Amino acid sequence: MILKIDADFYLMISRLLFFAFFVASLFRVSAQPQLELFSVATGFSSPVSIANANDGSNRLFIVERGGQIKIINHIPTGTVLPLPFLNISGIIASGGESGLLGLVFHPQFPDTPYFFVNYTINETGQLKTKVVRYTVSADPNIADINSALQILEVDQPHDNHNAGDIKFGPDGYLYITMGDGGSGEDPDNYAQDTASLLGSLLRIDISGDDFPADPDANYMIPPTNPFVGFPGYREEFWSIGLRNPWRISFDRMTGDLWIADVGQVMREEVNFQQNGSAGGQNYGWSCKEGNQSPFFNPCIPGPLTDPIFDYVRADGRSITGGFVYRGNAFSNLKGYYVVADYATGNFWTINSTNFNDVTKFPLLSNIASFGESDSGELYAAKRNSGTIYRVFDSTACEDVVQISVHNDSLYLADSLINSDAPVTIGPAIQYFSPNIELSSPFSVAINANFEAQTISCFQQIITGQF
Ligand SMILES: [Ca+2]
Ligand SMILES: [Ca+2]
Repeated sequence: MILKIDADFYLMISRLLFFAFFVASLFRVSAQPQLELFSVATGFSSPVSIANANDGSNRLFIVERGGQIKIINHIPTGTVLPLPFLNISGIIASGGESGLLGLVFHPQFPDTPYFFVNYTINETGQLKTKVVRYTVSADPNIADINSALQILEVDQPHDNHNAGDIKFGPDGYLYITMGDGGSGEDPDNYAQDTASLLGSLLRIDISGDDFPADPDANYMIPPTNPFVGFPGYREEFWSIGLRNPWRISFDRMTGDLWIADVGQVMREEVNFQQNGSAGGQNYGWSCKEGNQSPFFNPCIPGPLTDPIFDYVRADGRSITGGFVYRGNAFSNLKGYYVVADYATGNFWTINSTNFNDVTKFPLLSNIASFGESDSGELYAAKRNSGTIYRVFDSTACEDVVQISVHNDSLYLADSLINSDAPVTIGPAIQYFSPNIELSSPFSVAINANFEAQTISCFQQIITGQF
């Protein structure tokens, strides 16, 4: 009798457990991503940008502030090529917020073998931002150092707020972020000065030259730019009223534009612009900071566009814009914009179709940039340690319910909480999650009793083999 009750009880518990896991699996389908990081490669000097060539090679190009671009040639092993792709450290001015700051490849690369860089330089005592085109040499891993063609230059009145991002939009035009010229509180109100290129987002056409008499300006103004023909306005403007739009990105699926603008004393902000926008937005600096009105300076008349997300000083002091994740590895992360604060190490996910769906993850500080691989996987550069991390969603592998660390190994537990000897599946890595803080390399191990598909899933995630 007792045995029978025990058997019934066992059956009931089993059914309850089965039901619980069934319900849990239903919730898992629409689970929120759980943002984490692990190291891919290290040894870089002040990495401030990450780019891909979109040529199927899946190389990551790491921009060092001091003037070199290096190539991670094989992401799964973190192999960095010994020779830099480009070295212009003898030309540029670097340090603080100055240096080699931006890199983008031509949309038709490698058929059109151009790439573009954004850097600061001192010429006859004047600090300038320059956008320069280079050509790749016969060796796809080496740029032709003698191929430089200047696209444009802008004088910088102070050495900070150089922004410096460059990206091609889905329209094929080149977008260039310009800071407000620096110092603090935009003392000369450049961001609202329609005769100055500072404090704005520029849009130019690099397929020709509207300025044949000017060797320093080699680009065209798209006829559909919002201020073409407006007296007193620079026609290069796409939008204005920005303070230090350090990093922008276009959603590779929708073409929507995300602009992260670094704040002064009150707010860090994310601005959103839907693909197909006519441009011309005034993002409000410096009569507004985030959704606040500090009244540092008056804004020009007309409507202002507020950010879709901003955060206060307690959460961060310098925003590093990211990307909307469109890779294949992490289904729960798809469609989320990932952004971080350089000072506090907070990361956020923002649902690109519901801006109220925002989650904060305290992870890792000194993230200077994000970047996408050819395949849309997301990477982050930690400037002070010179390390590149893969952004990772730990909900990706079915049946992983717990992550823990013992004796410098990372353990992943499944729903049966097996505890056999771990299986090491990857090289020593650094791993960061909101619940686990480690700062030194350690090895990754998973339980030997995992189903083969779960082990395979984590092996792919850890080694980046997609
Ligand atoms: Ca010219
Ligand atoms: Ca703003």
